[in-house]
Amino acid sequence: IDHRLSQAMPSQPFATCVGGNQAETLGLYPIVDSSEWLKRLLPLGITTAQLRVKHLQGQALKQEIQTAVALAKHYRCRLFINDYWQEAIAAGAYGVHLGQEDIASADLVAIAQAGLRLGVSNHCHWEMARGKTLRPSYLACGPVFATQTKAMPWVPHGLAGLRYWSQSLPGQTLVAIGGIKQSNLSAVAATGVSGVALISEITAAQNPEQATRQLMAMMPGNACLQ
Ligand code: 3NM
Repeated sequence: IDHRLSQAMPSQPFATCVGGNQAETLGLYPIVDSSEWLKRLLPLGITTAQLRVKHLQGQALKQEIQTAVALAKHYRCRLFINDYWQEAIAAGAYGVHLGQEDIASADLVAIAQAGLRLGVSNHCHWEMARGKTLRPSYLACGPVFATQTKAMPWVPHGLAGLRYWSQSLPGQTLVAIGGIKQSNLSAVAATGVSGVALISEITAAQNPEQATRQLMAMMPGNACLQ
């Protein structure tokens, strides 16, 4: 582990993900880029979501994060804010999601002290080993399948790779991500992961609400409210 990182690590593990129907079952985990999307999806009973904003900065970004956090509290959804950990702390978000490239510049101690959960992206053995030392609330494993949504140098792990992570990291809360669709969701969920994160299968669907309901019905532990 990077020396600078080990100095900057909280002494306690990050808090576990609780709430919703069952502790640690994150369920269907949509990742969206606006609070408008959360307004559409959270009333359906989504218990975990991520706000991944790429198009705002300054006051508009802060406002968007505050709006999203308020919506998530209203609907009792665990909302992770991608990357913007300072704004997430200020808004009282449930958690922060960091990519490997964001870890070194984030103040993990401040995030933990503020009581926020931490999710970390991982793509290979090295990242998984480093991610695990941070004792985050969950470890994301991706990409499971090829995805057009984010350009990445990684070869997809496939179901066999995901099963491998799931079996080699018992007791860890894992989130699958990358290329997950209605057609492969059941097989992904059957690998034992706690959450299944997806973007385009919902946001590019002709009817996103209907697609979300169908996806939720395929995930054990996810009760659709409408
Ligand atoms: N992170 P879709 S894959 C944002 O592997 C992101 O870390 C990934 O989008 C990772 O569900 C990914 O449309 C994109 O494939 C997921």
